[in-house]
Amino acid sequence: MNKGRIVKIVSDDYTIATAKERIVCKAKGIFRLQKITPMVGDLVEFSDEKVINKIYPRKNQLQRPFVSNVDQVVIVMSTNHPKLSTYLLDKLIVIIEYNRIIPVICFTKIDLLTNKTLFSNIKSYYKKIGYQVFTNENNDILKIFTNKITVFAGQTGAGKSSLLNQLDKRLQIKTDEISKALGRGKHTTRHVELYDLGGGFVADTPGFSALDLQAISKESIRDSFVEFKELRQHCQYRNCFHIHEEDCQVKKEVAVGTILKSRYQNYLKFCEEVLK
Ligand SMILES: Nc1nc2c(ncn2[C@@H]2O[C@H](COP(=O)(O)OP(=O)(O)OP(=O)(O)O)[C@@H](O)[C@H]2O)c(=O)[nH]1
Ligand SMILES: [Mg+2]
Ligand SMILES: [Zn+2]
Repeated sequence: MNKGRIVKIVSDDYTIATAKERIVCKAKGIFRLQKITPMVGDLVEFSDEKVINKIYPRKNQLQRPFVSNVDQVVIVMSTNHPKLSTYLLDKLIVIIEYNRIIPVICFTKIDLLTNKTLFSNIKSYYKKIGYQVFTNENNDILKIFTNKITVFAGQTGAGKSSLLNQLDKRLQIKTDEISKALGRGKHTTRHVELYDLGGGFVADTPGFSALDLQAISKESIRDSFVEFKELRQHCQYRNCFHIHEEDCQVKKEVAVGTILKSRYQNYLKFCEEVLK
């Protein structure tokens, strides 16, 4: 039996990467009857006749982009054009943490950076709370892809495709294209493709125009703020939401600056958004 990973789907052609090569296969009719949709990211078995006949259980599956077995998401955040938004950054972190996937941060367009001190504070804060932080000034991020499935996510125009091209010149992904398509009000494509990069698979995605937290509870939002977790034991109330409660350790740390103010403000905003 042949085994491989679906890396691309175009209508009913499934491109499968094996250790040796890429093979285009069809899917067994039974999947359609069972309402199982093979996804990019799926580990599958296929016959010598190039028909997929088994899909291995998925570790997880994302809807947007439509990809399974994701190990980590690189949040691509430009420092300017579009402006650095800790609101978007924190929102993506919440969504990724909620899906039990590892968020990694990569800041781009460092050449357009204006407020270096502010940027350096932001960068070191996210490192301090435990996230891996990279920039597009070098290719250090290449080392995190080995044996993993990584998805690039971020605002349209943040430089996701450009960064991938920088990391491997052979990729030659078109840049700017999707932003223009969005400008004309076209649908962003749901097609994703996994590229070989740094000994693993990486997916580029079209930028999003809106993200919502509707499906996430207030509790899960709170628990996605990693630095709040260990502080809760020092709050007066064991189930403290760090909002209206008295004697709250999180609020104390915001006041003295050990918690980044923007992080806390974004937390409050997200809580309000899910209450609506
Ligand atoms: N000055 C500067 N421009 C950059 C940098 N990275 C990307 N750009 C430009 O920013 C624009 C958008 O880059 P893309 O790579 O297409 O952005 P994207 O995140 O893939 O955008 P979508 O595909 O629409 O989601 C392009 O015109 C790039 O040339 C950078 O580091 N510095
Ligand atoms: Mg792009
Ligand atoms: Zn508290």
